[in-house]
Amino acid sequence: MLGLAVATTAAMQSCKMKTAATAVQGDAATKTYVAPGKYDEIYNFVSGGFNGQVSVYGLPSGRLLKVIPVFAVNPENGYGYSEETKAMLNTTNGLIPWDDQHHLDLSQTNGEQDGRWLFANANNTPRVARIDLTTFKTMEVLQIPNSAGNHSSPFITENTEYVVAGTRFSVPLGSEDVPISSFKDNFHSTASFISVDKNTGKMDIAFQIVLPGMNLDLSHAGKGPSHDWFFFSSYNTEQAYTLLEVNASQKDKDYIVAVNWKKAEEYAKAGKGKKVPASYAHNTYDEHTQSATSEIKNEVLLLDPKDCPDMIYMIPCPKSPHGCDIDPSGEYIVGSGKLAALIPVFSFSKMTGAIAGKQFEGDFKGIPIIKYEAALHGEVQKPGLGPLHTEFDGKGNAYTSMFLSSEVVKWSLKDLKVLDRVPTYYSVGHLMIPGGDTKKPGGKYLVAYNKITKDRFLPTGPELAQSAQLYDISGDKMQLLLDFPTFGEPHYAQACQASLIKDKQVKFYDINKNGHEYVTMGEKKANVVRKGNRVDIYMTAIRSHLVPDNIEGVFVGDEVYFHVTNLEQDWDIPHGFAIKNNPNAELLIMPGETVTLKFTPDKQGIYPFYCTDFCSALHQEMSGYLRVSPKGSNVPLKF
Ligand code: K7E
Ligand code: RUQ
Ligand code: CUA
Repeated sequence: MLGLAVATTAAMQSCKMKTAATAVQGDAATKTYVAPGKYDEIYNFVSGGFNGQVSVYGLPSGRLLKVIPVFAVNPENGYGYSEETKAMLNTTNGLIPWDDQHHLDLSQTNGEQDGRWLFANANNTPRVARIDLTTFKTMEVLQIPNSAGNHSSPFITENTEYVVAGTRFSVPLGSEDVPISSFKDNFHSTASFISVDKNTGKMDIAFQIVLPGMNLDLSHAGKGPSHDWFFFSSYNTEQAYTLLEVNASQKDKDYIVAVNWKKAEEYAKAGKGKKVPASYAHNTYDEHTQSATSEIKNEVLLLDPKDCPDMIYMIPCPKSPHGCDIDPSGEYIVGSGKLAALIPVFSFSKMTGAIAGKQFEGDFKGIPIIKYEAALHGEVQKPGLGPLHTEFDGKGNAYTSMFLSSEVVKWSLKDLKVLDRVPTYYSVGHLMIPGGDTKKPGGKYLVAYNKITKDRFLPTGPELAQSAQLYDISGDKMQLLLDFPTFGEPHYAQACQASLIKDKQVKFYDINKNGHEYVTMGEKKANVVRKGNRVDIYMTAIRSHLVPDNIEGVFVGDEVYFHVTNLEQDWDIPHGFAIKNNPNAELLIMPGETVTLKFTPDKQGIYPFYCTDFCSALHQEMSGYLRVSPKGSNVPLKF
């Protein structure tokens, strides 16, 4: 371990030395220049890590286009604060307004991106979200029971039949109160197969496969010939539960877990599973009512490999594998042992041959272990240090990120020869080629998402933005084109051609189709209704006034709901809404939309409210007053 730390420092220093020497070649500027008023070629969706959100960049410019709130509240547009969106963050442990978002996957049809949905995982409180790419809105958040550290997620099968979620932390199923030292007996990892409705995208947990206690790390689906299979990397098959840094790195090899999900599906249908109590929240946003609801479900179907023969096999993989990536043909499985000095590449056809010929070397808790050599296509020798993740260009090449030696290494799938290497600044985690995990990669650009920024940008105190770096990979040699700062801590990212998405964007909502319970269809319908201590304000917003704009007869302790309908019917004319001293942030209301801000005044007084989004020359005039009187006073309701 000490040696590892030393190696990290050494690698960092050698990178630093290369900084000055790595001149960005002359045409890099023209290759990334997107003239004012011109669009980027590519949408790049980048995970936010510990900020819980997804950000969207244009490539090749590296311009930030949007932050999509997913697993964390976002005061910028009221996500998680408005009454309509609070339910999106609901869990069986109440509202959890934060998460750790690592991986993204774009929906696919026949192994190609179809531009419909983007899936995102949450590690901390296991959840998977679905974002609609016509509105860039989070439409659904599904909690995963019997899971902890939902890291091996949300990777999809070739036709988006399933979104898969594997656990990083093994836990006792049902969260029983057991001694930690009973890990080997009581702790399990699980792989959840979440079905996705072809038409609506709606998710639900179809079944969970129960695996021995260990850590599932990453995964990818097979494609083409390996369509029926899903491959997970695992570490800590030592089954350690303390001092993992040492105890989980003892064995020379951990495993790639190969799951035949088609078989699993058949077993589930044939009743081989067991329904067990497990509660989880399923949050969905309804476009018609413009509101989210949270449903708590109480049961999942568990599949035990013991009852399901020929469903799971283990392939030994050196040194605590991290990335688990499948090439565009579906034949090669790349496992990246993060402490290994080589990259093993497995062959799907050799794997199935080994299974047929029973070339096993024992079992891991009853699951057959295929002989390493029997499944191995070959090893990439001396690729660099600390291989993490691999993407493909569709021209027979693979690109692996090297965390310790801080570089991207290009190698050939056919003969496993290293072809090129370029430094990253510094310590690259994931890398991404548009479509690089699909059947049809883009092959023109590669982006490295680096963990350490150090001296790349103007310093901003101790906390620095992470850096992304764009490379041109269209030629034999990779060429560094651009650095750009990112948001949160990016891990995996996805990207697709802009043409797949840009022309199907919703520009505004048709007010006549607004099915919100508290919509106000025109200023004449504006109203204030009291029921007990609940006050519903039916308010409209249009340039440049709010109706009603003077409200009296509200008392301390009342629950006041401002239901604000934006009456505009034009692209990019939102109105905002905020009221003084309200911990519920503000709203951002798109044209044709109704959004609700709750306010519970605890002191008497005059509370100004106003539009927060500069919408016209008279935006500053778009305001009003709420009068809050002492409880029990007889000020009549007036508006
Ligand atoms: Cu390598 Cu969480 Cu995908 Cu980050 S993980 S780098
Ligand atoms: S107002 S344009 Cu506050 Cu000067 Cu913004
Ligand atoms: Cu409406 Cu500013």
